[in-house]
Amino acid sequence: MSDPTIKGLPPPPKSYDGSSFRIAIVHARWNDAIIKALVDGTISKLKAQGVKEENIVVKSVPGSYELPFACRGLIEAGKTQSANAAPSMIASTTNLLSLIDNTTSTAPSGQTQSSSSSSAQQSSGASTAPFDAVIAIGCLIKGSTMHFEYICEAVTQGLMRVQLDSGTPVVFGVLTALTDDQALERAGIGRGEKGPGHNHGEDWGLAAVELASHAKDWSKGVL
Ligand code: RBF
Repeated sequence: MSDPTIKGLPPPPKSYDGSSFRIAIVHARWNDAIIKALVDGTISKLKAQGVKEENIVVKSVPGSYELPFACRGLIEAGKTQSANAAPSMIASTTNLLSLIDNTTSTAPSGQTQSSSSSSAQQSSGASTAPFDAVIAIGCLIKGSTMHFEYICEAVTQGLMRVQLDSGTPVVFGVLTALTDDQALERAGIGRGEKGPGHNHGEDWGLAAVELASHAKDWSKGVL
């Protein structure tokens, strides 16, 4: 019998409802096959927790070194998009009020008007609210120079800084592998005797919804 391991993530203490969340994924394109599997695993778990497909925004950058900058940019873009949508919310509220006014006074009975779509929604049904969480996905594989060490350090520190400075959770979806096989196994597509391994993207999808849920509660003073 193989040794039972004590490592890894146990199931969450409760399940979280992602149906109201808007989540951004930004991934590097280096080590493409691994990235693709990780992004697929992440999206599948986001959807399994109720996040709507139209509220998952996926962007890419060349390499992992670009991830912190991209996460910060997306968080800011989400806030700007939401602020730009606010005037249309005021306009649609005014329209609704005039509709009530018309119905109670001058409108003939049975006559209806179509109401504007909600401010936080695009006509496609996609949310324009600020992102509730961002997932940064990359795969760094050690080469023969010191590049790996420098990029790992910079990306790790950068992503932490972005989430603490912005107040938006940033999930650390960056594999830092010493070999190709280590990376493949952590993307669930291992090719060796150990089998396919586990797709860590799934854990990142779970973490994003859990952290988004905590952040929303805590912002309202709910523990
Ligand atoms: N980016 C990755 O996401 N994973 C890598 O394994 C990786 N290895 C690199 C190795 C070297 C020697 C160089 C020059 C770049 C590498 N990059 C890698 C790209 C890096 O994250 C970034 O995109 C570029 O340095 C441009 O800023």
